[in-house]
Amino acid sequence: MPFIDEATITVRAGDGGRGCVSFRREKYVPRGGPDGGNAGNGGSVILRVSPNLSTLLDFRYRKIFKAKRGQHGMGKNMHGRNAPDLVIPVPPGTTVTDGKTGELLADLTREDDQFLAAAGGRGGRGNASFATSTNQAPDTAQPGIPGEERTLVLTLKLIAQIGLVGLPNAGKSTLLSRISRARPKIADYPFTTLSPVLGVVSHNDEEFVVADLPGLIEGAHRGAGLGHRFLKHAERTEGLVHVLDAARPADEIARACRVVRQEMGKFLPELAARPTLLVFNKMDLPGAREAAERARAELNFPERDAYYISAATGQGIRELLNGLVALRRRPPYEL
Ligand SMILES: Nc1nc2c(ncn2[C@@H]2O[C@H](COP(=O)(O)OP(=O)(O)OP(=O)(O)O)[C@@H](O)[C@H]2O)c(=O)[nH]1
Ligand SMILES: [Mg+2]
Repeated sequence: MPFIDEATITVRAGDGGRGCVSFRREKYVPRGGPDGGNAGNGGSVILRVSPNLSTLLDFRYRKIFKAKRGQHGMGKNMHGRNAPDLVIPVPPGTTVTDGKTGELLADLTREDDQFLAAAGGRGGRGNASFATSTNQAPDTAQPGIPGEERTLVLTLKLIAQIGLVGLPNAGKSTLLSRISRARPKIADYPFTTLSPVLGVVSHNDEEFVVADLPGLIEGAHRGAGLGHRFLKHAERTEGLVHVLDAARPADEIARACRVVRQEMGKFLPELAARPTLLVFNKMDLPGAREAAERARAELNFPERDAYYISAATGQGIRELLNGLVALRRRPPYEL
């Protein structure tokens, strides 16, 4: 299923119905009093969070959303019905900006958060409501007010407490499948993961969401800049896990770490302040331990935030989970 995290839509609320001009007609009363009823209000368009959604994919197929018009007023003082609101479900983490001005209108994160995207027009009053002592037979009624219309840009920033970052092939997806029930694709080539995957992790009575983000560095086969567009999904995290492939030589591991941090800094500088654990993966392979420790020393990264694991065998995972729970309580780094 493709992952879509941006969409432009047009929302159009329903117009108010027309008020009615009508006069009572009874036997023997040729022209009775006014009895034109009021009209119903047009339906509004509302965006509401639905926890079951995780992408904006639906908006690729449907971009225009119109609520219905209110019912016109009728004779015999019958009021028109209000049109129902049109509720559009969006995934948690959807921000709404005005398509024209770029103004941020809403950030919908929690279940049932909602945003009035376009207000329905009020229905017009019927002529019965205009009757006064001096004008007992008014022949005017109000037209309905038109419903609002606007263009909105929806942007999804996934909600995860922990983000997995690193070069392609480091083992991020293997790690996520080890600590959660998520089953991202795993393969022995770079850029296996093409869009973010979320997994729920439970540990020591705590539950949190971990996002497996696609490998950061561009491969020649992908358009420039594409890999970084997923970085925004790390924006709401409390902490990062930087996964390194410890099956590589020490100097390569250290370089990989610097490159990834640099890339993150370029595209989302505030990520530099996110508390981070360095995770040396593939400890089951020969030579990994020495390479990892040398790389850690070369990077001058604090030992207490370095973890040595094998996502493949499960070695070191329990300690890492303890580390993640603690990481979530830390304040951001001072920059
Ligand atoms: N020996 C060993 N191999 C591992 C370990 N973790 C992952 N691998 C292998 O490394 C390769 C890449 O793993 P992935 O989990 O797909 O890596 P990724 O970081 O998600 O890669 P991208 O999605 O391309 O960014 C796969 O062949 C995995 O089987 C490990 O702990 N030990
Ligand atoms: Mg992957």
